[in-house]
Amino acid sequence: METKLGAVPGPLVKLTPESGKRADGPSHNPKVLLTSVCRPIGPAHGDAPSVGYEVLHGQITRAQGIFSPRSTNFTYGLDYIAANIDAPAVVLQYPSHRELIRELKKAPDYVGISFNLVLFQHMKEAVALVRKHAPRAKIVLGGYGTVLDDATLAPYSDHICRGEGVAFFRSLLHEPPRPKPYDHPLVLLDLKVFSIPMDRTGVIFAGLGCPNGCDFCCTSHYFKRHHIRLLPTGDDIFRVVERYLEVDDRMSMAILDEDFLLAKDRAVRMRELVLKRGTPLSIFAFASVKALSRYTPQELIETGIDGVWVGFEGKRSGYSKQAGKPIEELIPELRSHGITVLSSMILGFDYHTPEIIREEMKEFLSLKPTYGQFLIYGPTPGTPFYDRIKQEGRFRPEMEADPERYYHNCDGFSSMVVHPTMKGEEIEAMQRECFDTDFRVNGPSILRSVEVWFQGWKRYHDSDSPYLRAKAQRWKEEIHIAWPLFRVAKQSGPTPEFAAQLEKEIEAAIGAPSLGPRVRSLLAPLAAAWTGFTLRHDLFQHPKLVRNTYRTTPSALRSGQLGSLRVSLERALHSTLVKLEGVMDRASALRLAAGIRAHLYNNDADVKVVVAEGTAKPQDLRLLAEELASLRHRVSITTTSGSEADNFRMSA
Ligand code: B12
Ligand code: SF4
Repeated sequence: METKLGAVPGPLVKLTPESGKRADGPSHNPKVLLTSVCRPIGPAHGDAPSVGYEVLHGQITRAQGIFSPRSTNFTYGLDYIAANIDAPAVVLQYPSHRELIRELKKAPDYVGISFNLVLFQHMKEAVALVRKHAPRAKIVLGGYGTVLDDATLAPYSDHICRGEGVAFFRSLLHEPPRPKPYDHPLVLLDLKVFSIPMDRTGVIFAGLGCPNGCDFCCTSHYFKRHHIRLLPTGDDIFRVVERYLEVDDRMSMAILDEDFLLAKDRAVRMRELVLKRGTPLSIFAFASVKALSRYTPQELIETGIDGVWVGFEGKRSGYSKQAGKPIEELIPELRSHGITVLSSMILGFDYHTPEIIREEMKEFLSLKPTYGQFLIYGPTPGTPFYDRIKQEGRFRPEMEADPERYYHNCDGFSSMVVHPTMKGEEIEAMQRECFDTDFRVNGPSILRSVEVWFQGWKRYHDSDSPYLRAKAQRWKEEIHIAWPLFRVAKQSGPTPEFAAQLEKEIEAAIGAPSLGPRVRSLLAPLAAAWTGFTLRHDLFQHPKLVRNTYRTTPSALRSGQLGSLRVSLERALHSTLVKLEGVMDRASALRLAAGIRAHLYNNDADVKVVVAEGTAKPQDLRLLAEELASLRHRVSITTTSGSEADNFRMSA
């Protein structure tokens, strides 16, 4: 097989030896386009069986039919980069070919494409469109598909980013390094059950990579077992939490950081801040047995965390991250405190036989994880497992012979390794059996969630702690919102007795919901039938284009002249410093205010305006302040003079 990690991972940017400057420097005002691969993707469009736009429906609740919660996930890294470069940028999430071409015709200087291995073919298609419709653009590849070596990727790229993308892109554009924490774009995901919007989740990008180094793990080895803190402290994370709460104080949140609780200082500080604020939170985080064992479940709830993803893997897998509380105690304990658990099991370890897999699955299901995932042990370039399989000559010959077929199948649902005792098809069949059994035995995951929330309510509704009582009240309200589920689960779910019993118990303990959810219960079977129809006929299963723009408007906040007012921007650790010199008048005050509003739109940044002595009259400063009044908690204006406008502050 040709696929291997490049000997020299890193950018392909060329440096001229004499000057240290880039030989292929950009135009002075570069325009950046960042895009995911084009839709449509999915098995009906030639992709591997689980490939799609959704982690739940594609990979976790895939066997749960109408009960599968639906939420589109995006290529978040693109918006994250766009929010943190200085150049104007457009981000396209899942464009059609036509939508991508339309954007390419605007002649961007750089086109960044993010892709995973399974999307290799789609990356090639996108690159072909760029070459045809924006031939002068430099193509930058990023994302985890770049585990492939330079020789494989060179025909499709001018630059390759194999690591943290903000620092990479800024350096490519000759922009000065930006200190962390970076600005945090606000990314909201809608979640639907039976086609009805139920919840909104704000995504928090707290870190990249993981030091645990499990032998199969792409992300851990991609970042060479380092953990990069995108949000270095608990205060930084909480600041993003508060920005989401400003949008909606009941919003759920998900922290993207591989083993979030491992960095204890951040979690401990977050707990202090969560308790101090007192708003009951609902945060989902990735974790390991090792990290979870260092906290009591109550501490997790007090940190705002009421959902975790933790690997069950295999009973004899022996990963160091499994050291700590036995998982057969940990999962039920977490559930008994109201913490939902998404757990994943691996199939295809060398010691596995069908009997052993069934035994492990039985034990796994008896722990009643709220969500269960079953993936086939698969080798990704750059991981020790990949190296071992290469060394032992155990790639399935048809994959070895055809690298693109191998990439296409890197989805955790295809067996790619010659197993000591099991055939590939046998492992794949066992995987289907696991998903089906999980649904049949434990019922719909959304019903399991309600059961866990009820456990949380029972434990904490009369707690001495005001925070925990408030959290119990939130669980109660969420259970009531989910009430229509019972009717459908009793009528057409795999575990009608469980649904009926749970409904009865909950009604006895916390009472039935108000009129709204009861009316919705009557309509729920209809909504569920419609959902079934759309699934069967593959209707409305693809997202529409999401197009986000950054600093593309004329009012974007930039260094330069606004009439006689000189504006210079400097980024400090937590905010943007806007220094003003020269002469401010009414027109420049209005344009500056528009720029600041655009700068603060849809992110968590804040702005400090410093006005040099003699630059502005009090009435112009007042106008600026009035224009920014709705953002007063994120903007401050101070003057450097000792005169009449001294220390003028927004909040004053
Ligand atoms: C969100 C997510 C998804 C979403 C969105 C996918 C997407 N299109 O991006 C959904 C649910 C759709 C998804 C699906 C799949 N995923 Co997925 N997913 C993730 C997850 C959990 C988070 C990625 C993320 O957004 N992180 C937050 C951002 C800020 O970080 P980031 O992506 O790393 O981006 C930074 C750098 O990598 C870099 N960067 C990224 N892109 C680019 C682009 C450019 C131009 C540049 C310069 C830099 C750059 O800069 C960013 C900022 O520093 C990762 C695991 C992980 N924890 O990272 C797996 C992961 C990316 N997925 C993976 C896989 C295998 C899949 C599936 C094949 C699973 C399946 N069974 O079907 C499918 C493929 C379908 C698809 N559409 O991609 C693998 C990829 C392995 C590989 N080598 O290709 C990962 C690494 C999980 C794993 N540990 O194996 N996934
Ligand atoms: S704990 Fe999870 S993220 Fe960390 S190396 Fe293991 S599998 Fe990867």
